[in-house]
Amino acid sequence: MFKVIRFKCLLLLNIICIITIYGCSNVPKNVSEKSENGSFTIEMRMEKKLKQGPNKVVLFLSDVDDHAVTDAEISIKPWMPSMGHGVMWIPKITEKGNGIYDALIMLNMGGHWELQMEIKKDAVSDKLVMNFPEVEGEKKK
Ligand SMILES: [Cu+2]
Repeated sequence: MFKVIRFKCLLLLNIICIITIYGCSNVPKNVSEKSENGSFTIEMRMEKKLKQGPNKVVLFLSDVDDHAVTDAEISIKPWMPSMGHGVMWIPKITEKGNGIYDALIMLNMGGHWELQMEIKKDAVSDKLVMNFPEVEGEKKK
């Protein structure tokens, strides 16, 4: 009887451990960054962590008053600082309205990536950099 209870406790502990570890490593955090001159904030929401290959993310663009910014031009340049290279594909940005912009970003390897963004709305332009130190590379078969 005791043995059974102990086994169940261990099993439960194991499950909790697995959920915790799995949860921490796989659920991406939303990244929010203010532009250099403070004109804009971009919040990037990801369903999955950035990885090698195509990444679909959603950007929320807001101004200093926290209002959604529409009709802006956003450009994203992925950059790998440790190796001094970017990517061949220009990230595709699609405006969805209400300050929401979809972005498709291709990364050609795992490692530390920067996303260098430029935002332009009418006469105001500003830029920011988001850092992703642990982009997962494709597993070798
Ligand atoms: Cu590289």
